[in-house]
This record gives sequence, structure tokens and C-alpha cells, in this order.
Amino acid sequence: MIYKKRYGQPFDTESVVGSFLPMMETIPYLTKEPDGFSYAMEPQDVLYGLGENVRGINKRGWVYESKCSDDGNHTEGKSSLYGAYNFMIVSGKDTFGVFIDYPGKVTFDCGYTDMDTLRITVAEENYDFYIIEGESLTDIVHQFRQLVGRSYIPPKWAFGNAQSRWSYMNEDEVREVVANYRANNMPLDAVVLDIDYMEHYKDFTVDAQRFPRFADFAAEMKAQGIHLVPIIDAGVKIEEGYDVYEEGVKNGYFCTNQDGTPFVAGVWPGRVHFPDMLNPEARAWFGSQYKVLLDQGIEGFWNDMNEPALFYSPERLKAFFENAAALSRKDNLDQNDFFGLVRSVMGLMNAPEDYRSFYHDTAAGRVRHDRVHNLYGGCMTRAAGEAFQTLRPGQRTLLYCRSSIIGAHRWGGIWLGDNHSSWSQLLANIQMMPAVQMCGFLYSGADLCGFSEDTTPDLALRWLEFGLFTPLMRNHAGAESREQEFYRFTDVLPAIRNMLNLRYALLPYLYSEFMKAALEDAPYFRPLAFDYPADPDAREVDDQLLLGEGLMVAPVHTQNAHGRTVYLPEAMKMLRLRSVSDYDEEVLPAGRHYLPCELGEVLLFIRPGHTVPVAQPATNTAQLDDTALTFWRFAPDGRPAPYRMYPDDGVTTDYNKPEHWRIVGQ
Ligand code: MIG
Repeated sequence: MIYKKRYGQPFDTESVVGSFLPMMETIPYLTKEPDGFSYAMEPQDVLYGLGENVRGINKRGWVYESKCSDDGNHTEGKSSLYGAYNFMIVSGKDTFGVFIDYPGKVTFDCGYTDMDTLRITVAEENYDFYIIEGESLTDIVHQFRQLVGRSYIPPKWAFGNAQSRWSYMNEDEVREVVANYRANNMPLDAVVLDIDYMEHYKDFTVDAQRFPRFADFAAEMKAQGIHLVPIIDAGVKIEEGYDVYEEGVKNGYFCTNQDGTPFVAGVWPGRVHFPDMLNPEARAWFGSQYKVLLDQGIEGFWNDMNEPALFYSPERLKAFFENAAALSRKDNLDQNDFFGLVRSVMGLMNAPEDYRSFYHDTAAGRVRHDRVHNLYGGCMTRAAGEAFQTLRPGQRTLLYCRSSIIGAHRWGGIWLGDNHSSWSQLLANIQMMPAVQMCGFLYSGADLCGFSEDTTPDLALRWLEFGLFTPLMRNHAGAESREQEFYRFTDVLPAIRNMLNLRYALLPYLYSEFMKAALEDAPYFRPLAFDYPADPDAREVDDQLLLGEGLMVAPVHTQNAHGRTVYLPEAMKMLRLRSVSDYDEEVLPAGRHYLPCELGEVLLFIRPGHTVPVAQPATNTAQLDDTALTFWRFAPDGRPAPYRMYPDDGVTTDYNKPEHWRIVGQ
């Protein structure tokens, strides 16, 4: 049951698609406070949700802020990352979901100020408030996802291995990546193009020196089973003669200053304007620009820098220079001068003052950006997603984005932003997956091996051993990082190859579970407590996940480990896989077990009564034969249930045809 209460006059975020809901007179569970709500927590209460955020699966003991931020330093001290996810579940004495539909700043103080108090603060009293009651945690999530609408579904090839780097600089570098994957017998479905494919970082252009015949090149790649996935940034370069800039100015499609002139910020290309993604007409116009690349054979994109990230505004940059010039005339800078200077240069980026200085023209009139800040990225996702429906009717287009808000999960997926090549970030990946999926972002994944800093062969392999289960499986590296394409790690090459092959062998299961999750608002990844609510030990588990109907994963996420402790809420069949055809199996009783798991091995657990279809590995998703299946089963009491598989064409949007389902493994 979902209850709604309206406070003030909310801005219509269009996050919710559900029909009429009963309005609450009074709020159950929570106490209304002047600026939000509070709730007295019992010691055993657990808080789930809040999507893309730092720390563990249980969000208790920290303060989170919905404030989309471009911050590549995902330390435990951070309260916001790139997204805004105002959905959480309180589980314990009372069990209920809360959703705050509001596009500005919301704070979730989960026992940070007072250890036993959950305090939710909303920047202004104009929002819709929802309470979701259900029979179980899974049921609460199910109802919530019905409220906010069906999750985005990418084409099947988007479940293949994708290789990325900032940036492959030209055609030959891309060809080399593909050739190396081939030469090493490793599967690959996509190569991702970062900002340097563009001409001077201008959206919807292609650099003529680096990619002289882009359409031919896309066709050449496609003939080898490879999709190119170019990046699109939020900011549009200010340059006379650049059609996107000129059309935007002529039609008033850019965000404006108070005086109505287009707002200017510095990003990759230098000075840019931000398309007004909240203005329906401007949004449709921006979306229509993707046609230029679609017409050249592109079928997938990633949207970046859409918090929107800004390096500086010209006014504040000027003030900084003036201040720096004054300091330069001093012959002795003390620590206040020096660190003041450092702070002021860092403070140019994503400055709150700048977010307060520009405006959107929305259906509800002119709105200052900071009041609707968290909607910008999601509206860019929507710009692309809506355009694809018109430009490629009936076809799926790959789209994943950086900034996000609940609602945008209907138009695209996300990647988890600029993580680090560190073991703690591998754990963070494991812990974020159920939280973002709970909020509707099913198609998601982190930069495997880590984005910034330098990965190591063992981290690359261990990360792949978890990444092979995430819907988006993309190895992406920062511009300064060592080369980390999977074929670079000669010491562990056979193991990496086996793990990539294992991903493809498991695709009949992973893809079918994804489709069930999307079409039936069912879970893909979830914490153990969702299925074993009465088990107090299951509630504590922070680094194991249930995956679809029949599996549990327990990745190794520490360096130099030769195994790990795994908690089994019930008896399961453990597979210790070195490859799809080389594994040990053992039925383990419920309880805690230390299980050896060497580098190059992955632990997979089959739940009682379940069947998992397994294909032969293939060089790409198009080559995958999902009719020649073997089955992994655990049938402690006789016959295991057959498996409900979704072997559709993987490219059209005709999801509901009965012939897309097949019962296998009878
Ligand atoms: O501020 O396009 O998160 O994946 O490689 C850096 C360059 C801008 C941030 C993205 C990252 C991408 C990078 N971008």
C-alpha cells in the first residue's frame, strides 16, 4: 500500500507515474518536524536504499545529502555522489519505505547527529511524500518501482564486455583494442569512445583527423561484432558557426542568467552554455541532435558531466585571478594566503554560488537552478531516451549516464562514476549495486579495475570476478591511469579469459533475470535480508548479494586473500569456478564457512530447488547460442524447478510477446 501526502506546491519532477493514490491525513511512523521528519530507531533497525552513495548496505550511522555532485573521490566522508535517490526503507520494529519527490536538496541524517534518530530534512516545504507498506522488503521495493515506472532496458549486446579508456584517440587505437581482444581469444561487444573522438569537445561532432570516415568505421566495427559507444557531455561549446550552439542561442534553448542572457560556464571545450534540459522544447531539441551519430550507425551512448559539472564561471574565475595577482605582489605568503589561494582555485569547481545564478524555463515557469538541481542530469537522460523512441522506433538504444535521479531510470542506466583502483572501491561497487537497483536503476555497473590511479593484475581479476555479474560490464580507465585493458595482465591472462567467458556462459541466466527484474519490477541484486528477513545473521551481511531467483554471490574483495568467510542462510550448492567447465562443487549446510578461493576462482551459490542455464562461451553476444544449454542445479528434495528463460531477439522493444519466454531445464 502506498500513501501520499503533499506539502506546499511541489515542482512536478515526473518521477512518479503511478495513478491515483490515497492521500494521508497524518503520517504514520514518522514525526513531522518543521523542516522534515524524524524517526526514533531501535538498535536493530536497518536502513536500506539511498542509491548511489558511499558506505555499506545498511545506511545507518552517516549523513547523506541528495545533491548531485561531480566528485571523483568516493571516500567514506562523502555525503553525495552524482545522483539523487530519495528512497529508503526502514526495516525493524516497523518496516516501511519512504520516498521524497523533490528536486532540490534533501538530507538523510541516518543517526549521524543522534545515533538513534533518523532525520530527513527537505530544503523547502514543497514536495510529495510517500510511505510504502508491504508484506516484505522485496514487496516494498516492488510497489515503489511500480510507482516510479518500468526500468530502462538496453539491447542485449549491452550485456557483453565493453572496453573503455579516456580516450582511445583514433580509429587505429580502437582497431588495436579489438585486435588484441581477438588475438587473446577474449570476448568483446563494445568499445567506448571518450571525449577525444569529438572535434574540440563539441557534442555531436567527430574529429575529422582522428576518425575521418566515422560511418564507415562504425560499419567496419559492427562487421566484427563491435558496437562503438560515444560520450556526450552536457555543455555545448560556444563557437560561431557550430550549429548546435547557434540553434540553441537562436531559439533560447540554453539556461539563462537572471537577465535572460545565456549562462556561461567553463567545461572541457572552455566556455559552454548548458542546454535547458528542464524545458520540454529544449529537451526535445537536444535529443534530436543524437540523430547525427545514429545516422552514422551508432546505437549506444553515455551521457557525462550532467550534474551539471562546471569547472568555473567566468566572473568567479576573473575574481580568482585578481586575488591571485594581488597575492603575487606580496613577497611572503603565509599559510593563510597560500592555502586560501589553493582553496579558492578548487572552489571554482561546481560552486554553489554558480548553481544559484542560472535559471530554467519549465512548464511551471522560470525556476532558479539550485531549487531543481538534482533534475538536470535525469532530464538529459530523458532528452536522449525520448529522442531514441522517435528516431529509432521499436528499437532499443544503449544509454547510460552519470548524474541521475529516480525517474530517469525509465530512460537510461548509470555507471557509478569516477571510482579509484582500490580494493575498498571494489567493495563499494558490491554495496552500491542493490541500492541503485532498488531505486530502479537496474542497468548499472562500476568502472571495472577502477577509474583513477593504477590498478594491479590481482585487483583487475578480482573486480572482474564480481563485475561479470553486473548488468553493465565495462572496464574504464582515467586518462592518467596505467593501461588496463583485460589483455594487458599477462600474469593472469588465462584466468581473466576464463572469467570473461564465464560472463557469456552465464548470460542466459543474467539476461533473463534482468528482463524479469525490468518487466516484473522484480529484484536482480539484493541484500540477503530481503529473502531471509527472520535471520539476524543475514541482516549483518554486507558483502554478499542475492542475484535473481536462484543465485548468491560472495566476491573476494581483499588483496592477497586465498579465500573468504561466507554466510549461508540455508544450505546451498557452492560452485568454485575456475572456468565454466572447470569447477568443484559441494553442498554446504547453513552457517558460516571459510571457503578457499584463489585468484582466478569465483564462488557461486545455487539456492535449493533452482536451476541455472549455462551456454557455451562466445566471442560476442551475437554469437551466443542459447539453445545449446547445460544446467547447474541444486535439488536437495527431488526435482529442481525448471528455469524460465527470456530468449528474445535482444534488440526490439516488443517485450511482452509470449514467445519471448521459454521454459528450459525440465
Ligand atoms: O571530469 O570524459 O566520469 O568516465 O572518462 C572528467 C572524461 C570527465 C568524467 C567521467 C569519466 C570520463 C571523463 N569525464
